[in-house]
Amino acid sequence: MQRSRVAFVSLPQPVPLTVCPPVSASLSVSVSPRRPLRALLRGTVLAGALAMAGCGGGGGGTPPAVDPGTGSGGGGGTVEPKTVSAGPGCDLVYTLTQSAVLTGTDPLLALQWHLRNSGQTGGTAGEDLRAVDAWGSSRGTGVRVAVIDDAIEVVHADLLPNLVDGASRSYRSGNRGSVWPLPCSSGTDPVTLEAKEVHGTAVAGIVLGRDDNALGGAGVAPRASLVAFDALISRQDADIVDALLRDSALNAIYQNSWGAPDSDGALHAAAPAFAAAIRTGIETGRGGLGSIYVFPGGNGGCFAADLSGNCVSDNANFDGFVNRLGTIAVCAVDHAGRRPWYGEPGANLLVCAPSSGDAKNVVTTTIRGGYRQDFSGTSASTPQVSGVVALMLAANPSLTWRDVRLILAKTARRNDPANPDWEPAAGGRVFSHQYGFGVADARAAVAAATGWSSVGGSAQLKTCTLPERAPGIAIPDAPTDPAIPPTPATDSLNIAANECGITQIEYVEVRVTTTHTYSGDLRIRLISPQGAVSRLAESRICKGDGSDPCGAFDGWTFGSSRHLDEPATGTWTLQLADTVELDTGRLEKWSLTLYGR
Ligand SMILES: [Ca+2]
Ligand SMILES: [Ca+2]
Ligand SMILES: [Ca+2]
Repeated sequence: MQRSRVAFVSLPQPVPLTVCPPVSASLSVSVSPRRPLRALLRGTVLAGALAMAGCGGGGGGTPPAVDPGTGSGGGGGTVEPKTVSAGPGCDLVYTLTQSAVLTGTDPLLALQWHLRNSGQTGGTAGEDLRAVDAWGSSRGTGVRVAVIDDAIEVVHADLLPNLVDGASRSYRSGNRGSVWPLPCSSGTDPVTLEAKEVHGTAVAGIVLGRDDNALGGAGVAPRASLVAFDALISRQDADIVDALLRDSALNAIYQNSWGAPDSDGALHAAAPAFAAAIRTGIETGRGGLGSIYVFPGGNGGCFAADLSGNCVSDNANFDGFVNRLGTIAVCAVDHAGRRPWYGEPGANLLVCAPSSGDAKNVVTTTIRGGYRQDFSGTSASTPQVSGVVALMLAANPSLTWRDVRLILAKTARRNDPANPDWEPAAGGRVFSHQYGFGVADARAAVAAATGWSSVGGSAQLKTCTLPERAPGIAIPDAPTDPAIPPTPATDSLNIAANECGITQIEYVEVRVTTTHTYSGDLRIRLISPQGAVSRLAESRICKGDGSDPCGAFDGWTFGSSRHLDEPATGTWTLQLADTVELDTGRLEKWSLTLYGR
């Protein structure tokens, strides 16, 4: 079996902190007629959890004891306590017992600045997702979100109320086929926590942690329905593909906070089966409306430093999971609305969401019934966009995958307005290679979704692939004098009026083949007939062995959201500049595919 090269895209945190919910706050009232189960951990690991959480006195994020007899509500009879785990040999074991879902203010909600930023972390008020502002119109009810991750503590008291019974699946050896894709190992060493399967629980809480249950915080879409797949556990492409298409008639959104490695600046292609799965999902998912695939832009914004001490950055377009049609690529901004140090630029980015930076992180759920305030990176921003999409689909279930992209782009909020990277885009919008169309705005997106006139799904999508060009031209090497700009090699193609039939572009793919002794020397641009520039690649130094550790642009596909709503007609120019002296090469061939209406 082929092994996928995937990496989680939260950032390592040397000293995770755990936030303890005040136990007393959750003792108030009420009964859930729908969800009679409550998770309790048991066994020797519980002591460890309490120690790590620093929550003495029996707190530790564990829900307060509730008399099972008062919690049955409309559900009727008593449910026998049941023990579940992630399979044989796991030291984490969970006991499900009957109890109420409480009501009351979530004690950690005030700390969740990404939902509503009042300046509580020293950031800028209003630099948030506008999520709380959207809840008056939508909370995601009825929309199924499939979280694909390492393991997901679906029995967490802040997740269980939203869990779809029996719809999750484990891919773990020894647990395969189980509906409990739970964390297996207790992992009390904070340095290696990411290796201990804590990632997926944090992600799930950001999407749809339960609101108004007097526990912890809330997700962006706090009444959406949770389905969990631990497909990354096996690291098999076949499992990831299976998860991306599983129950696609019912699961609307596939939330992924993982991607290609960010640590070397190199090109990392995804398996062909991945691209095929995405294509199938957008064509056939949700009865033809199309599955929604949300992925992170990556955290490689400063994977190394050059000799001057400046960051060397990866590019979101070097990640084979987000460089083509069908995935929503999500960037991050900090609590002041600025690009954090880890943010990767990319023409393929669509929108950002708030996440870590400036030493402030995201508060969400963690394993053993706890909470953490240190979740970070595009792992934490991506599930927020999945949550926004859930809010949109609850407001208008007829939206196609294309509608969802368009609404996200058109309603995004321009952050960091003084940043010089903003450029005019079609339709009066602006685009930034750091921020896409800006920060997702939940309130505006829900409002736009309501009554939205659909552009259609995959069946109505126009595709225009122009004949491949093979110029075979040399790319002039960089001048010795760094003050003299390099002379780029350029090649153009012309699209005649009505040749494509696309008046409004939705996405662009460019396939480029160069021969070069060090492809990291190359800066690549695509210039549209409107003069809009997609910055496809910046020159860089890559880590790794071999003569060209960056990897050759050998039929490499770049994606671009930047030309949204531009017409196809006119002259498109590919421009390659060699910005570093010595290594040289040629532009052999390239092709252009436009998608739109
Ligand atoms: Ca809650
Ligand atoms: Ca990356
Ligand atoms: Ca060179």
